[in-house]
Amino acid sequence: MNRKNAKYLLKGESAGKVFRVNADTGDVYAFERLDREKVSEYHLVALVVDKDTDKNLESPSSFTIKVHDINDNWPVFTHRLFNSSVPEMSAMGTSVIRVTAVDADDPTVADHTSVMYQILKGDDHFGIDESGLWDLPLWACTTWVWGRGRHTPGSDAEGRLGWQ
Ligand SMILES: [Ca+2]
Ligand SMILES: [Ca+2]
Repeated sequence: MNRKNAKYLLKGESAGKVFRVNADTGDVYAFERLDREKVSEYHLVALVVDKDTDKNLESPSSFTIKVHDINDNWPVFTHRLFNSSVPEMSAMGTSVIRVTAVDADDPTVADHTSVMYQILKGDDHFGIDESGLWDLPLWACTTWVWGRGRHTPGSDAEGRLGWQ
């Protein structure tokens, strides 16, 4: 193949927009900020054609670009307000509510989506375990979560618990 006369081209939905190729060297560049939470992989086809005739000099080659996750999302509660009630005289350790927070990062990467729960107010009457299960009765608590990987604060949620 006469490399001097070769020109590299890129085909695919993201070609020319998200990714561009240097026609002379074949190097592929990203021209947009990539967000794994929006598009996690791109499928492209690379072509080498003759500059003059545009004929393929090699058979097209398909390749996939996977976007590597970074831990850039905080966990957020699935609800702003969680409501629950519990009978009076309930025994200590009675489960009253499970709060849930989710994290948009890649769950297959260690610690990027792990969530811990903590009660900010009301922890003299309530306890919470790491899975978000609240036990012991009282009635107003504020809880928050954070991503274990980054130790950055997540969102706040309020849990209202009332006597039945
Ligand atoms: Ca995260
Ligand atoms: Ca991410």
